[in-house]
Amino acid sequence: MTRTIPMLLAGGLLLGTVQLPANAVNASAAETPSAETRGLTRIEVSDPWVREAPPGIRLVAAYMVLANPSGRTDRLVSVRSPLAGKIEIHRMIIRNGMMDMDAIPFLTIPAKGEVKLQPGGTHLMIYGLKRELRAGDRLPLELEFEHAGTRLIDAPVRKVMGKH
Ligand SMILES: [Cu+2]
Repeated sequence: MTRTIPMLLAGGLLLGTVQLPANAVNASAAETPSAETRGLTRIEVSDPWVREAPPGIRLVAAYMVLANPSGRTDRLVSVRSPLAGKIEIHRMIIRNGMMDMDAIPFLTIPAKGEVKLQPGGTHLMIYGLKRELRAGDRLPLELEFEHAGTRLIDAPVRKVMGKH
């Protein structure tokens, strides 16, 4: 799996022609009960999406639901994209009475639990987009978990009205 990632990222993904088999990865993991006995976890990624940025802005937030059906806590430790300079995990905090964002080094996904990354809460902050993303585009993301390993997803860009 790890061997194929650089090839995928260097190849069709940049052109947006490869659909990542996110569901296929889930399905094969589900059919391999020995994964859990080896002490590995399985993280299910659902509803990933990226908020469309205003024209000229190369900074976007991404959201998704990370579910951990296994009996062992896991952590999202890093996120990369061939289309981004840097990706941080951000949580919302109150600083001097104002809502602000704070980068955290990892995100814990509890055993038998799930974490929702959503507007107004924890999110992925994507810096230095190499091209503008419009609604309908897709952003490939490589999620690295401490135990579950690396997952490739393909997050659609959505336009969201209001809130600002
Ligand atoms: Cu942020």
